[in-house]
Formats: sequence, C-alpha cells, structure tokens
Amino acid sequence: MVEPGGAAGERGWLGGLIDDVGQLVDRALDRHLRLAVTGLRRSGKTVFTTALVHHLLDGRGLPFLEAVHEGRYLGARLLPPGEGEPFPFERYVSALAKDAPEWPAATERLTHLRLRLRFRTTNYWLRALQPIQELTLEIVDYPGEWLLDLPLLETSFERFSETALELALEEPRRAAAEGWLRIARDLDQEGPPDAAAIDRLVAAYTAYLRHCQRRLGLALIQPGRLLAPGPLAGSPALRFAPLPPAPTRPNSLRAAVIEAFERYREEVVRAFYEEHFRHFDRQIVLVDLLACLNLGPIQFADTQRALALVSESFRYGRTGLLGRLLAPRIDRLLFAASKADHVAPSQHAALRQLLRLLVAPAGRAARFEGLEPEFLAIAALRCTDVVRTEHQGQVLSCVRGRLKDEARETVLFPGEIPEGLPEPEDWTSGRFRFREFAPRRLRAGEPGQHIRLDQALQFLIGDKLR
Ligand SMILES: Nc1nc2c(ncn2[C@@H]2O[C@H](COP(=O)(O)OP(=O)(O)OP(=O)(O)O)[C@@H](O)[C@H]2O)c(=O)[nH]1
Ligand SMILES: [Mg+2]
Repeated sequence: MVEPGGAAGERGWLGGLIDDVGQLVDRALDRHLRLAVTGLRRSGKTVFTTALVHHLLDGRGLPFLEAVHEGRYLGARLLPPGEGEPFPFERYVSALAKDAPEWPAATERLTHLRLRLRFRTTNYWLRALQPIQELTLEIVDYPGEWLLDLPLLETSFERFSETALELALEEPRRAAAEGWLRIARDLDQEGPPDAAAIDRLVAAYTAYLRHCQRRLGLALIQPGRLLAPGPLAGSPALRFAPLPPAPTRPNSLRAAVIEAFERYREEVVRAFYEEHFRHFDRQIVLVDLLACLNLGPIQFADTQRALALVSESFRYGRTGLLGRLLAPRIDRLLFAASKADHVAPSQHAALRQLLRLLVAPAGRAARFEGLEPEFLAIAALRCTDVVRTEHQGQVLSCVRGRLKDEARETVLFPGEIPEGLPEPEDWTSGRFRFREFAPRRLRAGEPGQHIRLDQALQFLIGDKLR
C-alpha cells in the first residue's frame, strides 16, 4: 500500500485509484479493518476514539491487548484520512492533556480517522517472510443524532409521519407536541406550497424535537439532523416535517414537503450510509446506561427502542474472503456501557448485566445472523478512584473525583445499580443519582487511565494483531 502524502485532492485520481486498490488488497489480506464506533448522542464516541488513538500511539497502557502483553506491539501512526475531514485528534488530546483538561465538545460534523498499527506476527509462515505486519484501522466520528436517520432509508413519508404522530400520542411527548400538531392540523396541505407555512411547520417540529431531547431526555429523535444539522445548517434539504394523513395533490404544499423528505432521504441519508456505514467489519455500541437510569423508565425504554431501530441499519454475520471484499459484514459486536468510572468497580457486574437487558432488542439482528455479541463496562477516560467508607456500620464503595463544573474533588456514593430491570419503586425512590465528572488529565505511559479499554480493543481487533 502506498504511503499517502497529502490530501486526496492533491494526489489526484491516480493516487486515489492506487489507494483504493491498496485498500482492497489490504482488506483481502486482513490488514484493513473498519471499526464502527456507534452510539447515541453523548454516549462517549469521541472520547472513546480519542483515548483509543492516544493509547495505541503510546503503546504502553493496554496490558490486556494480547500483542502488547506479549511484547509484539510496535506502535502506531496516524495517517491522513484519505477522504474528507480528518478526526481532530491533536485538538482533543491536547485539550485533555492540559492542566485544566476539557472534554471535547459535542460533535457537529463527520470526520475520518486512519491509524496504522505495527506488530510482530505470530504466524509461522509470515514470521519467516515478513515478521513485521501492519493493520490499518479506520473509524468515522459523527454526531450521535445522525444515527437515527439511517432507518429512514427504508421509510416512506407516510410511514415516517405515522410513526411520529403515534409517538406524539404518548406522554411525555404528548404535551410537548401540542404546538407542532396545531400548526400541522391547520395547514392547507392541498393548497399551494406556501414557503412561509412550511417554515412555520418545520420550526414548530424542530422546537418539539429539541424539547424532547433537551428537556425530556428522550433518544428517539427523527430526523436527527434537525437538531444537529452540521454542514446542512440553514439548507433547504431540511424543509420537511411529519404531516397528518391527507390526499397528495400535484404541486400542493403536501407534495412539496414529501419531495423535500424524499430528497433528504436519498441525497443526505443514503450518501451518509453508502459512504460510511455499509462497510464495517467490527462494531462497538457505546451506551450511557447511567444517564438512562438517572432519567427514568420512559427514557430507559425510549433508548432501548432507539438502539434497536439503529441496529437494523447494520449488516451482521460471518463472511468468507470474497464476502469481506464485496459485501463486508460486522463479524464482532461489542456493547459497552460507557463511563463505568462513575460508579465503583463493585457495581460493574450489575452494570454489564443491565446493559444486556437494555440492548437485548438491539442485539437481535446480530443474533439472528448467528453472531453472539459481547458486553463490557468500560471507561475510555477514567476520572475517579475508589474509596471505601463506613456508614452506619456498613462498608460503602464510593468514588472520588472532581464533579463537572466544580473546583475540588469530592467523595460520593453514587447509588447501586440493580441486577435486573429496575422495579417501579426504584425509579421513584431517588435511588439513581449518577453525576458527571470533569476529565482527569490524560498522560502518556501511566497506568490506570481507563477501565477495560484494552479488553474492548482485544475483542475488537486483537485477533488481527496475531
Ligand atoms: N467519566 C467519564 N465521562 C465520560 C467518558 N467518556 C465520555 N464521558 C462524558 O460523556 C460526554 C460525552 O462524550 P463524547 O465522547 O463527547 O460523546 P459522543 O458520543 O461523541 O457525543 P456526540 O458527539 O454528541 O454524538 C463527555 O463530555 C464526558 O462528560 C469516560 O470514559 N468517563
Ligand atoms: Mg462526539
């Protein structure tokens, strides 16, 4: 494979072609792996990707990665992304390595990452021929909101509207939907496409979605780009919203809204899917389970539904060599409860168990294809220590860290995670009060900076580093 020089545009078509052929050869030889870092908004994708790159570049803090443990891991190098905007690793890592470290901001656009890893192979034949082998790891980072647009690819405008209207019948959405629904019902759908009326409809629907996301903590938000438009901000591509059933007359307002929906689905969502989501080999789904527990049973169920919906857009199963080249499928799937450092390690088994229950519907598509998912509780960047304290004769495992927006470290007992789905009284007892922490400084070569990031990596890529 050629060592890329500058951006794709500078290399021209020949460079691009050589790169494509090189990728195909690498893929055939198992030297190229596309990792889907999947998760709803704020689930920890950007922090996970940043920590992953940091530790793979550093090469020391990943004892459970077999190649590291066996002393065969030689290091990594970031490559130019080949296409599109690069993942701003340096910016994120230097913000996390400052004296007063900062979390990355919510992601607003799609970026690419390519990391080349080097290792000594254990393969008998390759050891004689080429003992040092390479694996190129590819990741894309994007706003979590965009994931929920993938299921729209298989959805008509009628179905999209029907689903949105059904959802809006359920509390707590029902009360929030009133403004949008009043505007939608009063519209003259069969009349001419009045631009101001469409703008009012879209603004009301956007305000409703924003309220659902920010105030009610709900996850199932479609289309996600209305709240995280990225490069589409202010673009006419987003001038649609669900409508109550009505006949579709040519050149009517309804026809214009349907046309905008279909254009969005075909031009924006399909391109996003075809270019970035069709070719994954391995997948990690990050879930902020603790945030769900904090929010309540409705949000827990809503997240469960959103994750199940998203999972339908991925292809699972094992493939042979040809399949890997032509129609790759995800052959390893890891569900990870992120931010496990918010609770003491004694809670991690329960966290993992509860994760299994939450993502059971999401895992179905994979299981149907014979793929058994794995589950872990992880923290890409560990921000707390464990402290044992005594309270009324009982030993409690607490965590010590600096809470977000606070100056000093505190010790707190964040509450216990139930082994099974929470009972109705659990939700009302104020039992779940997991707090967010400020980041601890990311350093090179220091142990204990993550929780099971290396185990996650061993599961996701370990077999490709043999
Ligand atoms: N304590 C702790 N907090 C974390 C960890 N990972 C993420 N967080 C918290 O979760 C927030 C969101 O993490 P991101 O990585 O930005 O989430 P994302 O999935 O990229 O979110 P979007 O870009 O909005 O899709 C961070 O700002 C942190 O507050 C972790 O390992 N430990
Ligand atoms: Mg992000």
